[in-house]
Amino acid sequence: MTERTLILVKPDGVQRGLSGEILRRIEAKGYTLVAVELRQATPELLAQHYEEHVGKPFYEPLVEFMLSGPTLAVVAEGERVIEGFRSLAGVTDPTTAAPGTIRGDLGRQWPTKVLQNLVHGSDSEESAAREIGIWFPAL
Ligand code: DAT
Ligand code: MG
Repeated sequence: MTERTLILVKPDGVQRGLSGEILRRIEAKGYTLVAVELRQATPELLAQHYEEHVGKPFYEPLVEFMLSGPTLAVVAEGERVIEGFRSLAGVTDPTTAAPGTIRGDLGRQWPTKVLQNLVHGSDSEESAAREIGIWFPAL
């Protein structure tokens, strides 16, 4: 089934100049870019986006990190793209993410309280619809 997912190149990825490399991998996999926009997140937008993590020990450092610079917000489309992009991204912890994945090839642990792992990808159809609505209300 053709789906859409919300992908973010987080501030570490944008700051390190990896936006193009990450978009390249999404396109090389065969997914279509529907929207791409460089945005500065706000605490209000992040509270909505990371609703499920509010109150967790890493929430405050996560927000601080996500406010540290611009984020590239992307909507991508394709057959099973939600699962497919999660597979391209690799597991949450960049130290153990498999080589070949975005996090595994390009990410590493930094001496911070939050995992700086380059990308976000929606984890279900419900999350994708909710997150696309937060970042791209016009879509
Ligand atoms: P994912 O981004 O793989 O979907 P998640 O939704 O569980 O992971 O967490 C959101 C982000 O929060 C994640 O990308 C990095 C950070 N994070 C998650 N668990 C963490 C932890 N135990 N310590 C530090 N940061 C964490
Ligand atoms: Mg998540």
